Formats: sequence, structure tokens, C-alpha cells
Amino acid sequence: MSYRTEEVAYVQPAQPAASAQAVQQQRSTAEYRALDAAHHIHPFSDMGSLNRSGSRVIVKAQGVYLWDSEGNKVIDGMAGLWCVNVGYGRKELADAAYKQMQELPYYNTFFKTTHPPVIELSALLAELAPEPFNHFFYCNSGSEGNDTVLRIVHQYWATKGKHSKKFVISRKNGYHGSTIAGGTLGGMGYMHEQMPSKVENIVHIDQPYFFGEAQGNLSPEEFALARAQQLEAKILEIGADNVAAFIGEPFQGAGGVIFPASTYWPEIQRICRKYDILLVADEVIGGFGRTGEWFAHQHFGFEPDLITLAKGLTSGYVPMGAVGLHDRVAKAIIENGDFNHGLTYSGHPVAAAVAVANLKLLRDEKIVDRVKNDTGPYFQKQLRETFANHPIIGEISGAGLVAGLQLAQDPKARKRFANGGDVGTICRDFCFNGNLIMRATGDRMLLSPPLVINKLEIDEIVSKAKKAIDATAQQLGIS
Ligand code: PXG
Repeated sequence: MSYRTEEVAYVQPAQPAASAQAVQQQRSTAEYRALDAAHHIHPFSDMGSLNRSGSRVIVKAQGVYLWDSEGNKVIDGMAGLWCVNVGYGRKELADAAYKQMQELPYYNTFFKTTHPPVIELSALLAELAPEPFNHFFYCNSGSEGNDTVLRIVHQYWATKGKHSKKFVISRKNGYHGSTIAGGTLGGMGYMHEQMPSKVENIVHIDQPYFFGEAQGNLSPEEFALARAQQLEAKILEIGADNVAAFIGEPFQGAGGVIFPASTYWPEIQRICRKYDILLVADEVIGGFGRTGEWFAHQHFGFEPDLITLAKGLTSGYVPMGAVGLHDRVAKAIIENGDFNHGLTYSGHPVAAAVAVANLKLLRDEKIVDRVKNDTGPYFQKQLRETFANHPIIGEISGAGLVAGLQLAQDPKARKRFANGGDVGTICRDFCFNGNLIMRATGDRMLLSPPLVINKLEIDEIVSKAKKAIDATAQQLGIS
């Protein structure tokens, strides 16, 4: 989440807009930038420096491409913010929203009411999710999803009469959103610094980041096991009777596409079961096909008690989040009276209608299958071949259509750059100027393109990434 202190000069070669893509713009780029600087506070940004350099104004998108207000065509290696799974410009989603807005633009799901879109969505999610997930609670974002997770976890233990089970264990460098609960659950120090009020009873253990944190001669599997066993140590320190849940992203997304070795999640699950602690998988990025499985916990082979969903649920066309409850958790919530939680827009009919249309595309066009069997393996292979023995690439993590490229001063010795964040920003700017969106998290470069990407487009991303990383190495005097 390091958008801060990044001054990007958009020195782009002028390109005429492709006529089919020309957009009727209301204002010039300069006018847009001036108004944006005058009135808009951006998320996770140093507004002083951003206002001096000016934002890039994105005006249109189709498939895996974006167009900015100056007519530049940019390939989106990040699917927006890890969310536009079906790609841009799908009319089916626009039609679903239009139809639903005319029929029933809003009604709530409080006070003994419901409506067809939320019913259809719940039934479809139950069909697509693994077998024990048959109940869903709705909200508007991943952050609200994780707030909801906390509410469900506490209600669950209250129904069991285990009122002392209050602590939730999370991980350093995890990301769970930016509400107070999401930000506290997350392990981003720079967010915690700006949050004098945090949610109580949340503690963090270390992350399974092999390249950056493994000491000595541990193998990735041994290291991942040791990091999972920190959970057991933390539970014993707090007392199992006081621990309610463990939450983690199956792979850390915003934290750098950190993929733990195969030993990690089975051990976490074993520990959670042993001490009667709920296991929560935050699937906000991993859900809906990113790894080639419908949910990332299926890729890693474990069974959570709760899953947090957002982003790919609607492919970002409208905001929506959800929490999926394992049958044993759902049963406790259903059979024990009022659950006092809800939002005006819980199960919003337009969002639900768009989600249904989106999930049907992912299923019926076999988009998730393609990520698993075709485009995902191709993407991973191209990246690994292209960057094998690259002088500043230390590791490539990922599966399906998500990848993290570790920038390193000495890849073989696993030696990172002392000023890794600056190197990431240099590389990110080269990507930007080469019309590729690739995200930098510190010294890791991240890719997570729309799941509809084809092989030619994958080639374009990989070759643009190579150019940017080569240019970064050259600027650093490394070759
Ligand atoms: N959990 C995870 C795993 C996430 O990645 C959230 C929860 C919160 O979702 P909302 O919808 O409240 O933002 C996220 C969000 C980035 C970036 O730059 C990542 C996220 C959001 C914004 C930027 O990597 N992830």
C-alpha cells in the first residue's frame, strides 16, 4: 500500500487515441487535474506531492486495456485493484444493473424482507463455494467483510458460552482493509501509526515471507512450518480459552504476493482445530478464480470456518462484499436468536444482480477453468522463463494469474536492496511510462491481470515488465 510519497511525472509520448476508443471528454486533462487537485483527497496518498505532479486521468476501459485522458492505451496488469476479474466492458453486467435498477433499485433485507437478486446470489454462491459453505452475509467491501467476520466470530463463541474467547490472531504485513477493524487486523505498521484507536484483543504473528525473512539454511517448507508454529506459541501465551480466531489471506496480496510453502496452511489448520479456534480465510483477493481455483484456500488445501469475499464477487463493477459461513458456524448463528449486525446496503439488489451476472460469466465462459489449465500456467511459465537468472530478480511467487517479482541486489544470496522501496518505485514508474500497470509493494513488483487475459496480452505484459525491470537494473548500474 505504498502510494505515499511517490511523485510520478507522466512524461508520455503523445499517441493519438484509437478512433474506436475515442472518448467524448468533457474537459481537458489540465482542467481535470486542476479540479482533482482542488477538491479530491485520494486514498493512501501524499496529496501535496500528488497535486504537484498531477494524477493520471483514466477515461475508458475495454477488456484488459485502459485509456487515459491523453489517449494513451495502457495494459492493466492489476485488474484495477485486483478486482476486475471478467475484464472491462462486459455488457452483461451493465444490463443486469440497468434491469435491476428499473425493477427494484433498492430494498432492504432487514425486518423480515428479502428480494430475488439476493436470493439468487446466495444460492449461486452456495453452488460455487466448497461444500460446507451454504450461507452468506452481505456488505459493501472487503473491510466491512472483515468487520462482519469479527462480529460473527464473537457471536459464535457467545452462543457456545465461551465468553473469554476474545482474541483474534492475525499476521504482520497482512492486509484486511482500512476500517478501524480491518486496519487493526492488518499488519501494516504505517497504518497502525495513524490509528491511535484500535480494536482491542487483536495480536499479530510473523508472516511466512521466505525470501525476506528466512534465516540460515532453512528450506522454504521448514521456514513455513516454523512460521505456522508461531501461531501455537501465541495461543499458548494468551491461553487457548482466550483465543477466538486466526485470520489470514491464503496468500498475502497487498503485502507482496507472498505465497507460503505447502507446509504452512495444513499446520495452521491443525493448530486451529487442536485449540478450538476459528480459522478465517480472507479471500478478498484470492476468491473467484485468481489462483485457478474458485477460492485460494482450495489451492492451498485447507478448510476455513469463515471466508471474506469482495472484489471479484462483482468484478469491481459495483461495490459488494460478503462473508461465507461454514455450516457449523452458520448453525450456531441461525439457532441462537438475534444477530445484531447489518448495513443499509446489505444484499443491495443492484449489486446482487451484478454479482450474479458476473459469477455466471466466470462459470459459464469457463474463465476460472481457463486460468487453471491454460492462461495461468502460461503466465507463470513465461514469467519464470523470462526472469530466470535476471540480475535483479530474486524470486517469482504466484499461481494462476497472480505473481510477485522480488527485486534483489544479489538474487542468489537472497540479499535485498537497502533502499528496496525506492527501487520498487523506480521500476513502477518505468512500467507506468511504458503503459503497463504493475504495482510495487516495497521491493516486490506485483501482477494480477483480469482473468480474461489471452496469451498475446500475457506476452505484452511480460515483455513490458521485462523492459521496465531491465531499465531499473540499468539505472542502478547492475547488469
Ligand atoms: N482483505 C484483503 C485481502 C484485501 O486485499 C481488503 C480486505 C479490503 O477490501 P476493501 O474492499 O475494503 O478495500 C483488501 C483490499 C493494493 C490494494 O494496492 C489492496 C486492497 C485495497 C486497495 C488497494 O494492493 N485490498
